Amino acid sequence: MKIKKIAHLGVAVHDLDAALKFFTGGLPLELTHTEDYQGMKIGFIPVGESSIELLQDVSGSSAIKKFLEKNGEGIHHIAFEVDDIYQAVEELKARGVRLIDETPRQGAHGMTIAFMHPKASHGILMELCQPMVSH
Ligand code: CMX
Repeated sequence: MKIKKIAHLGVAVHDLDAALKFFTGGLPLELTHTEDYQGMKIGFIPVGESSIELLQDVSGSSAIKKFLEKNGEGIHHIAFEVDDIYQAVEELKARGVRLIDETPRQGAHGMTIAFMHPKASHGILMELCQPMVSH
C-alpha cells in the first residue's frame, strides 16, 4: 500500500453557503462544485494537490448531523489517496486495524472509499480513497 497524498480534509459545517463566504470570500479559494451524497450537501474546494470538503447535513440523520451536535463545526475527517484501495484495505485488516468499511465502496466525487474507525486511529476519522475503480 502506498499513501500518495492527503486527498482532502472533511470539514463539518452547519450551513454550506455561510461557510463558503469565509472559504471563498475570505480566503482566496474557489468552489468547483457541490454534490448531494448520502444526506449531505458537499462543497469541493481545491487547495493545491489536496482539497477541502465542506460537509453540511441536509437529511437530519447523516453522520455529519451527529458529529455537529456533539462537537460543533470543525475538521471531521482526513482522507488519504492510496494507489490500490482494495489492497490497502486487505493490508490494514491483516495488520489488525479496525475498519468501518471492510469492503471499499462508492464515495462522493467519483472516489472509491473506505473509512477506518476513529477509535483505532487516535481520535481522528480517516478515510482511504482512490479515483473510482471497479473490482
Ligand atoms: N472524528 C473523531 N471521532 C469521531 C468522529 C469523527 N468524525 N465521529 C465519531 N467519532 C467518535 C465519537 O466521538 C464516539 O466516541 P466516544 O465513544 O468516545 O463517545 C465514537 O466515535 C462513536 O461515535 P458516535 O457519535 O456514537 O457515532 P456513530 O457510532 O454512530 O458513528 C462513525 C461514528 C465514525 C462510525 C460514523 O460516523 C461513520 O461510519 N463514519 C464514516 C462515514 C462518514 O463519516 N461519512 C461522512 C463523511 C462524508 C464522506 O463520506 O466523505
